[in-house]
Amino acid sequence: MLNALLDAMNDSIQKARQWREKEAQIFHHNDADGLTSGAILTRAFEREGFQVRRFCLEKPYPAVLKKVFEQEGKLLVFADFAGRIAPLLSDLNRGKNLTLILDHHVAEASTDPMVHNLDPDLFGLKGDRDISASTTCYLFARTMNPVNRDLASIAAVGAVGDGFFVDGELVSQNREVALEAVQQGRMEIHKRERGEEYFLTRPAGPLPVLELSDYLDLLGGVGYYQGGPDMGVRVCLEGVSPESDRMAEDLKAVRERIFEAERARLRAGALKKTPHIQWFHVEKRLFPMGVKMIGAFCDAIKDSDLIDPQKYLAGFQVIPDEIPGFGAIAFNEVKISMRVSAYMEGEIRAGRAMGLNTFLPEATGRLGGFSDACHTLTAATTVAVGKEEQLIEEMEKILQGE
Ligand SMILES: [Mn+2]
Repeated sequence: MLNALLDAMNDSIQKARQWREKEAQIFHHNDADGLTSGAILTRAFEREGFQVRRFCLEKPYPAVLKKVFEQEGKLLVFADFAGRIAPLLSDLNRGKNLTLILDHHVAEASTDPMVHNLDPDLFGLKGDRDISASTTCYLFARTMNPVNRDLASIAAVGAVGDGFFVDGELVSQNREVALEAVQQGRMEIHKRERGEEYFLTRPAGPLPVLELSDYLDLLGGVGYYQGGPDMGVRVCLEGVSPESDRMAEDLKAVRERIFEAERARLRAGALKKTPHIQWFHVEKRLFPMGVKMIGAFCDAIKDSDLIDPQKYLAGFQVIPDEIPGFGAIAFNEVKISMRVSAYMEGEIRAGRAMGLNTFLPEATGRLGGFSDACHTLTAATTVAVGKEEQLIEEMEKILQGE
């Protein structure tokens, strides 16, 4: 399993070394796992003599991928996403570019020999338990050159950020990189009553890894349109600085100001209600924060007195028609994020109410939208601008058993 993955990585690395262009374009996610992945790959490819161009994406939007694959003869690397859409990347690529996928989500095999899907899911490892994208990227970097062993602690930060623990402990490959970092004197593991706590070793004293991964999530998510991801990658490689601290403080203030303004709107009656759902639309008012923030806002209010605990909660946000590093891209789409109150969570767990993953993707599909991450208690999809009310109606039809 692991050996087959390492063999496949080795093969990809040989191809990359022989590639005619000494430039690597790295596309990575904007959460802690994605930022650490981007940092590890950047350092590894630079050490290998490549010029690196890094792009941070909140999602591998088809419109963005189309632009990326208009190129030819490039070395393209995708980290912490794209494992599942390897067939789509294959269709877009058609042998034109050497494309590597270093993801850990549920994956599908590539259909283009020039698209190398190195997602451990295809090699029998579990991305939601054994191995994060950062650890996958670390294994790749270490296979490329043992000198990259010094990146182990960065990989561990990503693994902790994704939050896949068994009894409070990292396991399998994620645990191994943490232990490697401990051996190098870069990390400490403290046993707790239940599980473990992870710290980065610093002259200033140990830094809790959970704290650092939250910090990276803030830079990448809230700061997505304001250079946050670049700062996040720098923090991974060079540590926190007064400059990154200042940016983090500013971003927290931005988030608080924008969230408070939206709470005021809801208090003033902006929340609409149907028999099973309560919903609101923030239009473009969360900008310059990233699109993940609509879900974060729903989380922030789902158990507050603004909300009817007996109805599902839905928030809409217009997806900005721009991606940092790509300029203007016309999406014309809205994102819907859904959450539930503690009361509804109990109802869903007891089987008395439908989970979000049963009706939101179904309703979205009826409107030609795109379903991405749908779980029982959290879910998000996208539909064309203007279809918001219709989407609510379709969900109501399903919930009312029509
Ligand atoms: Mn991840």
